Amino acid sequence: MSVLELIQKLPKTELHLHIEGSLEPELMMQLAQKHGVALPYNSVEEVAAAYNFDNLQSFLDLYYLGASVLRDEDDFYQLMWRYLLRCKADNVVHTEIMFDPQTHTERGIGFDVFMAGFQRAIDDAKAQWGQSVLLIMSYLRHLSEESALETLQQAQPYLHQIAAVGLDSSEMGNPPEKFIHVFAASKAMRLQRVAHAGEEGPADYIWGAIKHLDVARIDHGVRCVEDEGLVRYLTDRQIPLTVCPLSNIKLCVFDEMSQHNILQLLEKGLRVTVNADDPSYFGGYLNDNYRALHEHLGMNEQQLVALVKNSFLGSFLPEEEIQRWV
Ligand code: ES4
Ligand code: ZN
Repeated sequence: MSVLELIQKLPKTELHLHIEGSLEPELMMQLAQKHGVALPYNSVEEVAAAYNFDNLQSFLDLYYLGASVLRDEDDFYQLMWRYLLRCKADNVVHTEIMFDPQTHTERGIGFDVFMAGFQRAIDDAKAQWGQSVLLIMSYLRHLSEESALETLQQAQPYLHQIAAVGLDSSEMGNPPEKFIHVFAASKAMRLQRVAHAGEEGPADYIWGAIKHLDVARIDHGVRCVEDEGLVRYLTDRQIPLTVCPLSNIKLCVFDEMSQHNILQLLEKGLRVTVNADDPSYFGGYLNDNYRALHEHLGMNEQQLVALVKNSFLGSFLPEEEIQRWV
């Protein structure tokens, strides 16, 4: 079997996916019309043409703008349902999905609205093809820790639907230490922890996430190579890195895919995984990311299998379930 066939055929997990980043231009335009939301685009083609980014912030500006069309329960159902259909198509048997409550609560849309829509889609996918899903509630790091604490309060009635908390949005100038208290409070509520670190920010932010937020995984983390001691620490403890190749190219973390360091990280013995991040904005879902590694970095079958195994080993699935897959 060729590597490309194997990419499609292997059961996989996805560990780094922002549901708001899976909003395709078609649904965005449809919902804008439904709710009378004015967007600076006149067609699906114009939306797609606007997706040229210089850095993380230039993407985030359009990401928050796009999310403004999400208003009622059915919008959130449609968003989640369409992503879960992609999981089925890509043979992603388990997925750990991030959502940004503050992107919605700041617009007056409550947990009752988005959690209900998300859960109905997840229940449908579970019933129809046995899709496995965990949710990660992500705090926006450009906002205050107070706002994150308030979000954790608002999440109380929904904690049974939430497996972990995360930290995303503008990395530079918003180090992990800013969120010590809310991560400690989240841990006390038995929530697992992840954080974006070392995407645009320095290796020090990865240390910060480990030492101050007690995270089980690092989202991105590709800048860990700048600190040998950190690479040793991550390798010794097999702390997973959820790397997002197409995202890193779109946001200019690397100039081109042939320069991406993911296979070097893998060969160093780090527990690296492949993920789509914001597939609608970055040009591809999970299998597109694996295919790009094959095409531009020559990822071979052995490396593919190692990355896919890591995706299960790095997940929050119960240990016995992980062992059934690897
Ligand atoms: C994000 Cl790629 C990335 N980085 C940080 N925050 C995010 N939110 C959505 N995508
Ligand atoms: Zn991300």
